[in-house]
Amino acid sequence: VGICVDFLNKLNMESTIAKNSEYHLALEAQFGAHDYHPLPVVLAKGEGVYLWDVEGKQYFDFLSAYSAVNQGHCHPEIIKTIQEQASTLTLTSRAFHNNKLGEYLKFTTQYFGFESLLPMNTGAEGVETAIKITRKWGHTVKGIPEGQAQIVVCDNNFHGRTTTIISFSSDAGSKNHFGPHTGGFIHIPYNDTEALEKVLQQNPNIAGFLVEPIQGEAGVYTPDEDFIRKSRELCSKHNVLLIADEIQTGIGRTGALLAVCGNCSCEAHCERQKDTYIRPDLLILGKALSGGVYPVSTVLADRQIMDVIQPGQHGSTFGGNPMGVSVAKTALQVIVDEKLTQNARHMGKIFRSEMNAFIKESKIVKLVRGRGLLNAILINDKEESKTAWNICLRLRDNGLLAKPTHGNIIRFAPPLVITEDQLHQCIQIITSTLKEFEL
Ligand code: IF1
Repeated sequence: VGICVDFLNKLNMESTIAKNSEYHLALEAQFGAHDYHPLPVVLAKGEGVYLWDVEGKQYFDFLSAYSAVNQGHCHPEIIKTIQEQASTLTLTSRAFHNNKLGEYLKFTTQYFGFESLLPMNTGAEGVETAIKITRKWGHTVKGIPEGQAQIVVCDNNFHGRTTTIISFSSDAGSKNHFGPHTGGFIHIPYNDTEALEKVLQQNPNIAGFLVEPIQGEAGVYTPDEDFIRKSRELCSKHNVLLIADEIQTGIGRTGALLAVCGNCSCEAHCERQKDTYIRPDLLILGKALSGGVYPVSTVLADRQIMDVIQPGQHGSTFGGNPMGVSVAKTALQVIVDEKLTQNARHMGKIFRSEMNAFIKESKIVKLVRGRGLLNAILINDKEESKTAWNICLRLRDNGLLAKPTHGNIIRFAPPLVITEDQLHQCIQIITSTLKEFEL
């Protein structure tokens, strides 16, 4: 009884403790796995491009949860959808049908121009699903000897954190000590179609080429204009599946519906025929597919590829659940209704133009690169220096949240709903903060 009374007193005391940032940071430090090193800020509310911490300080969000919140925090239409569905039917499992999946399948396949779709939850699950489909297609359709299918991947890739995916990571921290690693992956340098052609010519057992159209985590590496087009041609020539991981670059982020659309300015719906734009054989989406409200990922493909998966051969408890697919359908509709792809294109041009003007006079920033509202700046300091981190701490103090990717690269990716006035306020915060670090 004494222990319970003591516990209840502590609990009661807790209710009187000021639950400020330090309180939350201490709980995470004491009870949480230390698998992240977050920027020291504790957020409590989000709306549009804005976040507020537990002390009520307002920030511009310039990370968008790694491009999962393209539609802005707590978008009212998406929230309305999840509230309605959450009080109606949340999960049936795929043991039974539900009244939301079919409409999502029809809407989303037509939205992106594919014949079929397999619904999953996290991005990594989407990538794993694409790997399984590609391998099975390689063995049962292309005729690769059983168990010998290979998939080409790029150096400095990021496709998620599961054990197969980190097996082909180039990042030691993501890969080391998590072995034995999954085999069947061949590395080439990113943006190197000559290297791709060479491995395709030398190896008949290649089933697929998995690629980010822009490498996000590596530091927003935008490849040559014709990298994806040439990759498409080489994959078609060698009967290899082109697998586009657009989990971070997709859904308007780069100023086009998909990064593989390049500089197309078509509306969010893909208006062009299948045989014109650079169309991957498998398209993997996640993150902003649900507007950051619920984990939803998806693999799109045409029938002759998707149908290598037969009943009982793949799936997940939550994949295709009524809540996730309802949210995703609304999140995609918001991209079209609010012309967020076009806004990302316009605002991205302003951002890079203003940053380039600043860089002309700056010694602390070497360059800005990106497409649409997926951009990054390269800080003029050693990669192992803390400068980029310290700049992000000062940006936080000045009301803007961003985080370095690797070492001396800071990614800037606000929600696509940002207005021109808000963008100019953010550019002012960024440039005035950078001036504090001028060499
Ligand atoms: C973390 C990085 C970004 C992704 C691409 C698949 C996934 C991701 C292109 C997996 C996820 C997230 C994961 C998150 C931080 C973030 C990230 F820094 F890790 F690399 F965005 F660049 N393909 N990226 O970007 O999707 O399973 O996470 O839903 O793990 O720290 P997920």
